Amino acid sequence: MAKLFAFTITIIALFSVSPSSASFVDDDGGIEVHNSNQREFDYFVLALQWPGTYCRRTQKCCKTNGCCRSSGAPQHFTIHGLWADYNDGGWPACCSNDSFDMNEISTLEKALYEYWPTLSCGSTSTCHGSKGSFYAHEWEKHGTCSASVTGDEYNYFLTTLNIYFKYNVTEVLREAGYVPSNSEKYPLGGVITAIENAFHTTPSISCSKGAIQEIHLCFYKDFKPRDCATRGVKTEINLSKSSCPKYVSLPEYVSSGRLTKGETFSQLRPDVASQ
Ligand code: U2P
Repeated sequence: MAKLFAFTITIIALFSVSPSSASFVDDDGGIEVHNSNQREFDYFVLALQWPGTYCRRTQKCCKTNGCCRSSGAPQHFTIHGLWADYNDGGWPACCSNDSFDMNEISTLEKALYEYWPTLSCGSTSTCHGSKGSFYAHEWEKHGTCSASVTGDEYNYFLTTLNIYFKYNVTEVLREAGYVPSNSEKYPLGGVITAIENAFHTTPSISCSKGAIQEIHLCFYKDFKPRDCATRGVKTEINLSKSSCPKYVSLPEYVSSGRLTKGETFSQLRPDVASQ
């Protein structure tokens, strides 16, 4: 029924806009707006992913896939993206014609490798109809929409890394006793409370098969924390609607990989590495 509703809304949206704009409904019911003249966004979402959960689904390894590292595995939440959002539950996407250029963020490569790795092999769609790296996707889809605050491509990635370092969810959960484990289950309420106590804001959490998959932190446009619970249709925090059970796991990272020791990021650069 929900899918039929989403489909109906999509059709209405697609036919009620001018040729230069379109709206799409995502799996969670959020409305993604693409057009040449999108309105200014309201707030930021820092989306973090848990490699221990994502990497359980790995089916294919390649040099760029963070799930395949045999050494230097990500033992922390990694960045999915910094997203510009609207208070009504939707978000703008693909806000300019700017194309991603890996050279612009070459000085950030080490940090990106460690804290913002892609966790799959597939290339993702860019805003210009082609396929590109995870970084190309996040910059073109989201970074271009927050440019009024985060600036150009380099500053988008730098700002995101800085916010990520300042709000260290992995550390907060570790201090509260929520450490990666393949046997323990933790109360979802306790995980939320630990983050609330540390950052004075309520996160949004989503799960896959009972394991924490993503934690979202929300920020005003000056990067002061704000609750995610008030986000329009995004009510993952509402326990009755949450994709998480009352007790959740935080699985340990298990390398799916066949990569060897001594890899360097330059060997793994998304724009030069062969898949
Ligand atoms: O939730 C599924 C995908 O929808 C996009 N999303 C979700 C919430 C939000 O506030 N903003 C947003 O863009 C994400 O798409 P991606 O960046 O991965 O293409 C999210 O994964």
